[in-house]
Amino acid sequence: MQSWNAPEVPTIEGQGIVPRVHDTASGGLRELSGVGGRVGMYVCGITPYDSTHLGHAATYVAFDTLNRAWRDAGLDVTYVQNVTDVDDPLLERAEDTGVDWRELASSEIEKFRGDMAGLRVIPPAHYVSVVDSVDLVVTAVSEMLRTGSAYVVGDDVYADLAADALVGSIGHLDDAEMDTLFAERGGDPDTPGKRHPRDPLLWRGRREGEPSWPGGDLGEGRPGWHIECAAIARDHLDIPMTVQGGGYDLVYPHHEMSTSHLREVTGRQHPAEAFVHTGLVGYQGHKMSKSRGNLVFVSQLAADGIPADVVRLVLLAQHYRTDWEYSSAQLGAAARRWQRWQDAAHLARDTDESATIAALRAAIADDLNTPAAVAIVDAWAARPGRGRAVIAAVSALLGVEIG
Ligand code: 5CA
Ligand code: ZN
Repeated sequence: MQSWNAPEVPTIEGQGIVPRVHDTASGGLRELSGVGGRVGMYVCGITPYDSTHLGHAATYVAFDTLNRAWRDAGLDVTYVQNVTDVDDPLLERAEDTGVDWRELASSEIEKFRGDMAGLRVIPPAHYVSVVDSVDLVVTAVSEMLRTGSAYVVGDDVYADLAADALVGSIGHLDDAEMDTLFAERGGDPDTPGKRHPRDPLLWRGRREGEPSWPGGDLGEGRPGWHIECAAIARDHLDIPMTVQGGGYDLVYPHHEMSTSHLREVTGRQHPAEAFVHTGLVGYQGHKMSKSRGNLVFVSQLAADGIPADVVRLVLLAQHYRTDWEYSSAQLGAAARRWQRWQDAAHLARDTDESATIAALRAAIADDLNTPAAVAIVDAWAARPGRGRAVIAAVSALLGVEIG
């Protein structure tokens, strides 16, 4: 599927630094340099039933920061993102609003592209629709049935998690926590015939009034959620991939399950080198979420005349792993900061700034510490005799234009 227009990313003087990033599974920092100069990143994409909100933007800007740091370090990045363009919440919203589910998905995907391009997020090399990937899912589920890591319940197919001793090794949750989150986040613990309440759906047999596709021996149906990301990642990335990413709300069950499925279909015990998760953005006291409706839309901020640079500076002022609460006062603070940086850029000279650029790179390489990076640029902007080279570094590493 078409992604979106790429921003211009200038090259910077000197040598970039390979970042060290927090891995949810091990709980420690990992230096992520891939294999032979190549890194692969899979970031879970949107379910397109509503517009991009600041929580989504924070997550995609965080992974954009990693992408930019890798490129600056000279690594060859393959970035893959899916779009969950068929799933229960999308079908329910379409039903409730009387819009065809395909139209709802395609109009929201189109808006998302505009929002991401507007925010200068570097697009994925492969932006992959689940509807376009049903064959990949059918192949993966059929393999799992053949090898005994999946089983049939009526018209549906479920994963047999008992086949995988490593399930749970990403989130390290106890049974009660997994039970709660499984039920809250799309799982169906009470379906009769399952071997374990937390076994996830792989293939949902055709139901009256729901979209379905030919599934070969599986019969007509549609993909389950977690298997889509496993099948798409396997098709578009070398496994082990370097990073599997998304918001913290995806640790369980989504990444735990999709990683288990990837283990089954690749034979690799560790299909990702690191699992990187962003903190959740809240608003009005709760996680910003489509289901709750407490949303600040990226497109609305743009319509209100807020420049992308200001939105990015709101997001970059937070550390990506910290949960935080958005308030409109942050927009004012970011706008003032952007103005200070622009004023400083206009008066900049050709003096040496290699130390500032090295410090900026080091901050980002230290688990994407963008608040520290922003403080370094603040200090540069406040210093007389500042050098011009920082302007390109701010553009390349932070995606903020001040020149
Ligand atoms: N389509 C699935 C992933 S396969 C999905 O979770 N879609 S989503 O539209 O609900 O979320 C898209 C991405 O935004 C996910 O990585 C999710 O973790 C992240 N996200 C959602 N809400 C927030 C939030 N409030 N703060 C930060 N990130 C968020
Ligand atoms: Zn996903």
